[in-house]
Amino acid sequence: MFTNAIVRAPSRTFAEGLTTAGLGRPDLDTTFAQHADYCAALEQCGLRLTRLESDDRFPDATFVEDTAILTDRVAILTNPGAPSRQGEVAAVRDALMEFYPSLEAVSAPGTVDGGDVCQAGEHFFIGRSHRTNEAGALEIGDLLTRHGYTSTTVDIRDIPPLLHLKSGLTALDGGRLVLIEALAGHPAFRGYETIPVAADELYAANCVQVNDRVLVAAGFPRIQEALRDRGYSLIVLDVSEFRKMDGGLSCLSLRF
Ligand code: CIR
Repeated sequence: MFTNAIVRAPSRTFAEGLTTAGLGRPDLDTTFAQHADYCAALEQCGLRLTRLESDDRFPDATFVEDTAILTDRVAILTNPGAPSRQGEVAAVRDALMEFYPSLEAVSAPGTVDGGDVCQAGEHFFIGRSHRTNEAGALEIGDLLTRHGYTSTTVDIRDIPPLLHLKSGLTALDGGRLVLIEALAGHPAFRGYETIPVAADELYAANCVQVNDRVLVAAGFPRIQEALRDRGYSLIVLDVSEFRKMDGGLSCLSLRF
């Protein structure tokens, strides 16, 4: 069960962040409204929110998930792979010090984005991406091993639409994985029950289980139906403006 989440309001410079989506410029008022709805959904799931101030120097800082990996046993600050995002970690570190007695950290030359690290029970899938480099993936794997977890690395560099591993993968309760087809044949996922994502609903592969609810992006009816059929209770959220900046539902919070 999660009891807390860290979120960070989008800054006025949000539209200057990194993106490859080609979906146009986000509208700031809509962005703020969608973020408020997202925060309300987390509270509806029973989480107490720690809200970090926005900072105009960091347009991508609302995507807090990339700055840390939080588990029951350890909190790890990342070193984000995009240089423009590395300064985001400081505020998250300060917030986490209230909750964790000690913090681990990925150190250069290792780079890791939290969006590449997916927890499925006691096991972690670590994406080797254009953001998470070899040294970073190894460092995360070692830290997790030291705390009693197992991990496997999944190279996603040849799967062009994926910025992060969790752009194409979500782990749900009971060892179920929501998975895009391009990842489905990877040996790391053998033995798991998977919920496939249709080719025209790829963006919806990034959903988030928060206690007994699953947050899902609006506009993707087939994955919603597949999840409802399996008994999940959904909260559907419009995150169109975050999608324009390559972000999804999971990126907008750190849950613990
Ligand atoms: C970036 O390119 O870093 C941001 N514009 C989007 C980050 C999305 N984060 C995530 O998927 N975990």
